[in-house]
Amino acid sequence: MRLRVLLAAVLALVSCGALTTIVLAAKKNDGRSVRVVLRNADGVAVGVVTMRARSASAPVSVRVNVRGLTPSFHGFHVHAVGRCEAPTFMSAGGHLGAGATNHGMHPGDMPSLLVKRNRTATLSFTTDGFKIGDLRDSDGSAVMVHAGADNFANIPPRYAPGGPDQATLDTGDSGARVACGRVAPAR
Ligand SMILES: [Cu+2]
Ligand SMILES: [Zn+2]
Repeated sequence: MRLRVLLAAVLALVSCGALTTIVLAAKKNDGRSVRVVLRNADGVAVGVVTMRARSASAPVSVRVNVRGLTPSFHGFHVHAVGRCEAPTFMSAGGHLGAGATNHGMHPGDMPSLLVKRNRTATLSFTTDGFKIGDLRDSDGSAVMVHAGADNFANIPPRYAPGGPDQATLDTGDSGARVACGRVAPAR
């Protein structure tokens, strides 16, 4: 309510470009959207991910545009820590929310990217695995693209009678981390 009054006051005062800029900047940090630039191990931008929600508790709509990746499926997840240290990006930790469940049901697990022969991919989906606020927690988070396809820990028993091993259950075996995009903590 106080925010609404404040907003009304600010809007009432908006009569010059500078104030408009301040209001737009505030809107960007409203807790309902994030924009993430994916960079490869050389630091080259290879894509953009936007995530939006209608409210702080609503499911998140994700839109991805990438280019310059190898044609094939690529594992695509939110990782727990907002640190993208090239070239391995291991600094970003494991999958967001991993621990309570196996890979495939981690909150940060997302549909795979399908990169076409022209080395671009687009992907659009919604998830209720996480909220925008989860991405912007105290250590942030990172959106990660892997080198290979994700098996979502879906290994038929004829291959693994005792079930898949821990690495598969934790990661889905999509291999090296090839592009990373940092989500900063909320301020
Ligand atoms: Cu990953
Ligand atoms: Zn996972």
